[in-house]
Amino acid sequence: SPEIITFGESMGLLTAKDTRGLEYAATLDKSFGGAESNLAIGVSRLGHTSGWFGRLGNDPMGSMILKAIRGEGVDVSRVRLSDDEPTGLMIRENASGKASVHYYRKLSAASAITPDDLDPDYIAGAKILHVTGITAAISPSGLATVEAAIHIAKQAGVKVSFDPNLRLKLWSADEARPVILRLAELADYFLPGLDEMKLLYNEENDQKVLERLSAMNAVCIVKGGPDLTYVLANGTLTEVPYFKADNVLDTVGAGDGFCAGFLSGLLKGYSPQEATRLGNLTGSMVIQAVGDWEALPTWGQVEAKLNNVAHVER
Ligand code: KDG
Repeated sequence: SPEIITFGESMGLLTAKDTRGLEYAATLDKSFGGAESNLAIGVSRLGHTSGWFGRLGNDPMGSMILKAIRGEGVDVSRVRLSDDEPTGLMIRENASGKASVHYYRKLSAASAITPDDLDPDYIAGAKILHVTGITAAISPSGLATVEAAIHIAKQAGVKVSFDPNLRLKLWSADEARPVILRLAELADYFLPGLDEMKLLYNEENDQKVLERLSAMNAVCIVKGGPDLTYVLANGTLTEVPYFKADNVLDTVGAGDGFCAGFLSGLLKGYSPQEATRLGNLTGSMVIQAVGDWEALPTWGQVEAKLNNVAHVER
């Protein structure tokens, strides 16, 4: 099995760049996204083995997504193609500078995932299982699949990493709260954003949020502090500063980029604090280009950045 296994929904991504918004845009850019496949691509680029699965429609978008993820060196051997449901879509627009996403994923192939899609031996052979709250939100069977996968991992001694990835267009904070807090208690590594926890705890005060998180069993890595990431591990709170991003073009995917660096750091034997530093770097690189995963760095690019190797144009 790959070292890191994850699963969830990957969708065709259509983007209206026109500042008049989707309604008046004449052309759309085409790519794809999905928090879990972004993570798997990031881990693979950093030189570790990763596997991603989920259901895709047996359609052109599904084919494009499958080939691209496979092309990134991610194991896609457990992906299922569905003749009955289509690949989901998300359409992004930036009307008058205001970014919005419109999801077309309600009856998508991915949302029909069930615990039967899990290969227990495949999961049991991994080092880390990474799941997100998006899969828990897309359908009741998606949530059941997340729970079943965590159960398999825990039985086999595989570490569980959980990113809530709260998407309020999929469920409300009230709906998400009990589910996410329950799953977080099962995780070894809980990787929320500070803003997400404020909503889920209904608590505005940063310190109180951190205090509540420190009562959890999991090592908690809280993204999105004031230019830093908080690490709550073994009863201590550490603040790990961000790397400076000179040219922020698109912040979508920063969290997945962080998780890719963090989990790869753990595989390298780093402490949670050292792994967070790597996550901060990989997250900062993703946001300096357009796209959810395209700018995820290779290990060579990470080393060049850490060693200040100058870019040679030609
Ligand atoms: O984390 C980035 C994701 O938001 C994106 O790639 C798509 O999974 C996605 C979602 O549900 O928005």
